[in-house]
Amino acid sequence: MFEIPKLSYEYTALEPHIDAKTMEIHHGKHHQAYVTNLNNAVKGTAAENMSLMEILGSISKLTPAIRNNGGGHYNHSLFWTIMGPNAGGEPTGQLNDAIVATFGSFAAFKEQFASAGATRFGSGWAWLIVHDNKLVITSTPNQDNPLMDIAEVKGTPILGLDVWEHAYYLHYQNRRPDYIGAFWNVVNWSKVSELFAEATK
Ligand code: MN3
Repeated sequence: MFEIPKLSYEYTALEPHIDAKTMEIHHGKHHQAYVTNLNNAVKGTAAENMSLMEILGSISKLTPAIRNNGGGHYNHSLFWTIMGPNAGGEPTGQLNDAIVATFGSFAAFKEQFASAGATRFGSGWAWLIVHDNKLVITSTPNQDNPLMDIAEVKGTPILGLDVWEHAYYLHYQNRRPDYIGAFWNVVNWSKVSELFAEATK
């Protein structure tokens, strides 16, 4: 049985950038629904005894319900950990070096990542991933992600941004770029650095 992870911070902790009501509904209702639906969807299928990573890696052979809800569970589980209170600022150390080497500067990276999120039509995610030890910015539709065998651009996510309307509509309405701008204030770069180190070792 898959379970929803507890947040390491309160629903109010990301205010004013991400409001408590959005966090409460997003984690407690949306993410919970992905977990419940995933548990129901794997029952009696080849995925029943697979880990979440195994499910994502063989998603082309599984049902649309497993794809949507398995992706939803993975994506949100990552999303909660790469945000936090007293966060934001800029990455340091090897991650910062890699960002500057790949994108030219932290500002140029932010611009490209924000553009990936802003231009994703409809619902989806913007990603910073590691592929063959290199950083790549990409985006996916719906609850797909770069770990899925059907992904156009594959790799290990180290930063993900949910650009579904449910992630921002209560506070930002149709202003997705404002939400993306505010997101930088809550990015937990020490967690992203940890994920970068794991993905490049
Ligand atoms: Mn969401």
